[in-house]
Amino acid sequence: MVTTRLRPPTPDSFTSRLRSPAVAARVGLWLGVSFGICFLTGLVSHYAQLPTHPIPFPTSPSWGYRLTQGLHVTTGVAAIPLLLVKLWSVLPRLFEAPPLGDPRRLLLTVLERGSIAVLVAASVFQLATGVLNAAQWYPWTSFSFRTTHYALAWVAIGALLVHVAVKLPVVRDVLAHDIDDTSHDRPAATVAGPLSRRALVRTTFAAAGVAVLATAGGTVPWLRRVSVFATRTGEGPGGVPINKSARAAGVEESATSADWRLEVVVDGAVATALSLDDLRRMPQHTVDLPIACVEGWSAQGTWSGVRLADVLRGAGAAAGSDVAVTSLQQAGAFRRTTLPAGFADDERTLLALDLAGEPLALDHGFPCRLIAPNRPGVLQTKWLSRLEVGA
Ligand SMILES: Nc1nc2c(c(=O)[nH]1)N[C@H]1C(S)=C(S)[C@@H](COP(=O)(O)O)O[C@H]1N2
Ligand SMILES: [Mo]
Repeated sequence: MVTTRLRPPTPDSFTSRLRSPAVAARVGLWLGVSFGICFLTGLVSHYAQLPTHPIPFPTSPSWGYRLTQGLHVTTGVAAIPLLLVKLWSVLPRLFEAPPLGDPRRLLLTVLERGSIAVLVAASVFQLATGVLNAAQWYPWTSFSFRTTHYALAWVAIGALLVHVAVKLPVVRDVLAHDIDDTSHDRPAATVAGPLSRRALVRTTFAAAGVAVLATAGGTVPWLRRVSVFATRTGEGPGGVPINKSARAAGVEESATSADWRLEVVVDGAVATALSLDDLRRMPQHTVDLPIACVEGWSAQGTWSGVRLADVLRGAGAAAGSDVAVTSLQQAGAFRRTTLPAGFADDERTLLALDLAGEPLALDHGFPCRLIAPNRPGVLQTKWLSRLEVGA
């Protein structure tokens, strides 16, 4: 009688020559580069969003954050096809039997595989949550995206460094040889694939390129037409997309009320309360500054309004202090932000009243919003109601 048993695969079940260290190292190299850039630009973004900065975050160049956050999202997107092909190419190793007879090798194997398990889990989590964030889908309520994404970035990069250190000898040797060299192949990898290794690697890089083009239009204007995945494009009043609408923020009434005033609180007491007409009577300035969203899209706007520094000096607040900026919005994480002194004193930092020569649209923050150079979009507070300086 013939019985068939379901057995887990062994490394020998995988016979394709495409699943090789030669492919894994080439794709892995660019995956490592993407992760490195993504990690560093992520640190910049995290630092930029801290309420206080031990080392002041620079206000120039005004497009700095636009560039670093564009790179962050772009390299993260490029990493997705690279990671998938990388995992596919090394899959047989998952089914290798542990060297049970040799305690020393067993320990090393457990450590090495443990670090890879951590690396894969953290990478998948980072890319998945990053994509969901860029798509503005926040299914989680129980944890903060930024805190978790930041913490796991260190886990991922740490595990990556261990992985690279362990694999460096093989990687160097494999990269020094032709891609079709078989000296590092598994013995069972004897079957030529449906395409050559070179073609697989090129297709993978092309897929990463397409993924980048499909999202980068959120940042690069001339790419917009090919960017089918870009979550935000050029639409929106004044050429700037709208992130949260006035309706969603629940400020339709308060923002359009004739009673609206911008309160300036200095050392705990209301120093002045300015109406929109008061603000319009002050000297007006115009700046070209981007809104650069953490989600990866960005757009340049021509903003006009009063200098924040003028308003603060007018209210008797000294230069060199951080400013707490509060929105009319009653709930939500972005209703209140801290503007570091360097930004508050920069002459490009405006309380914008106009965008592209027109009064601010309600959804862009009418009657008055903050716009500062080199600042994450999430901190460019809309529908301002109060500025506070000092105690
Ligand atoms: N009060 C308030 N201000 C806010 C937000 C918000 O939700 N509430 N969103 C921020 C985010 S995440 C971005 S990217 C910018 C977008 O500005 P826009 O909608 O005018 O493009 O506004 C910022 N200011
Ligand atoms: Mo944003």
